[in-house]
Amino acid sequence: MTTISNTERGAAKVMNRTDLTQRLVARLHKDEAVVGGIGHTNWDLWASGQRPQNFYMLGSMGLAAPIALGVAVAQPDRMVFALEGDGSLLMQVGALATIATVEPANLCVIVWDNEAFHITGGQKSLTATGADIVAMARGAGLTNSTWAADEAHFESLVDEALGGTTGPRLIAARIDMTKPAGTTDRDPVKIRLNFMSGIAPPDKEG
Ligand SMILES: Cc1ncc(C[n+]2csc(CCOP(=O)(O)OP(=O)(O)O)c2C)c(N)n1
Repeated sequence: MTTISNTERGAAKVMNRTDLTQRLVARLHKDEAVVGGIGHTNWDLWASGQRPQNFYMLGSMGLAAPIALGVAVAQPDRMVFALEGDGSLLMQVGALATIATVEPANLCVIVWDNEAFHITGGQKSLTATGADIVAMARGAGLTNSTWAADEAHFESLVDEALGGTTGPRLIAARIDMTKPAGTTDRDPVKIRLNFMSGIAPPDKEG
């Protein structure tokens, strides 16, 4: 597996999740699946334009990466992105080692690190006191893990991921505490049905 160059966490620019989510969505070709983690992460995914290939996780922290792993294994020809907040990722951190073991080439985990549980009041998360998500991911076996240095670097990392050949990979971005651009409609049945139809194999469509 290729190891991509890394930016130290301290040197990474603090960016904005709404902006980065829009940059990601703008670069998608069409059929990529995107699984948005609980809260602000999927609110910004929703606000960036709803796609049937988007899944919006409601209620549980840390499930975006495990759900995305399942989709990536089931559909190896589809690129799959998981978007997760730092607090949520750390709630289910063992998923990183599972992903490294299963090694799906078509999976990219993107982590938004604001050093807080923003949506529940801004309590400090463990990244505020030194946990480095990229170092942890690398330690779990995800050698293709890096901090995004700035917006242009983030876009180039997404483009590399869209190549789909050297995954799994993890991109971590430091973000500020700006509120998201919208709110996801809280309708889990609709979200599930839309996603199922959005990623249905061609012979099961219609
Ligand atoms: C298992 C679990 N524990 C606690 C909560 C309550 N909760 C919901 S979102 C959240 C914080 C999420 O933090 P993070 O993933 O860093 O995202 P941010 O709000 O900072 O964007 C918490 C504590 C929950 N929904 N599920």
